[in-house]
Amino acid sequence: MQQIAASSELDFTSEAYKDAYSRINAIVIEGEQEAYDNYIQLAQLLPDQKDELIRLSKMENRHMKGFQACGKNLSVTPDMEFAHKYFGALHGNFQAAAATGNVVTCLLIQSLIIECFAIAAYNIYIPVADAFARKITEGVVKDEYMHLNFGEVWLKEHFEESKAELEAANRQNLPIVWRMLNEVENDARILAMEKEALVEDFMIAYGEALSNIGFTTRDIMRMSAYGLAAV
Ligand code: PL3
Ligand code: FE2
Ligand code: FE2
Repeated sequence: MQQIAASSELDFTSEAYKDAYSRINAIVIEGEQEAYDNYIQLAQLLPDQKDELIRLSKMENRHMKGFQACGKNLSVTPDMEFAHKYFGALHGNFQAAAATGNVVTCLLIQSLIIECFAIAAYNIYIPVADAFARKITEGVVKDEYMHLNFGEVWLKEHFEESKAELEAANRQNLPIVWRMLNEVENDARILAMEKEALVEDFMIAYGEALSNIGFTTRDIMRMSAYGLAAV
């Protein structure tokens, strides 16, 4: 309700909106680009899932192009240098895990954490987006559920042997997501996206994913608390 009220007051051509959009749009473009790279690396780590992972990577490339078009449509130049730094910590952890063959950690970072972050952000953005970006984002978010599902299915099938690594990877990476959310809080508000709604949607999607994989409610509460301690 709050968001519908806010969206009718949004001026997509104002300098304030375009300034905030130059960072948020860049984050999304960079996130899609890194997701593309990450699924290609995952295809090398999981050769029997190669075709499916390459298919997912191609979707990420389309998403990136869609969001580039959203920026162009509003005459905004995305601040890619800012966005590259924004993903630095998650990127570094993914690369370190890939280098040591820790595929469980790679899947947690990309298919659970980043996809849930994207799902939360895109769902919150859709009702307050301009008409062009809304259409694009609606198409993208459907794909992100499939990417999350890929991670859930694989991790569920390998749950017992992955459990300890998932817990460690959660503990290492969930606090990074909260820092990332805090970093965009002010820009997101200018786009009429509230941080509280983002946090809530993220926790619902992430908690559901952990449950589908096989964690108990008690595990999920404990794992979620690691992130919150860092807010
Ligand atoms: C993986 O498929 C996509 C990874 C993208 C991560 C997106 C994070 C978004 C955070 C900021 C919220 C703004 C959403 C607005 C969309 C233009
Ligand atoms: Fe995507
Ligand atoms: Fe994705």
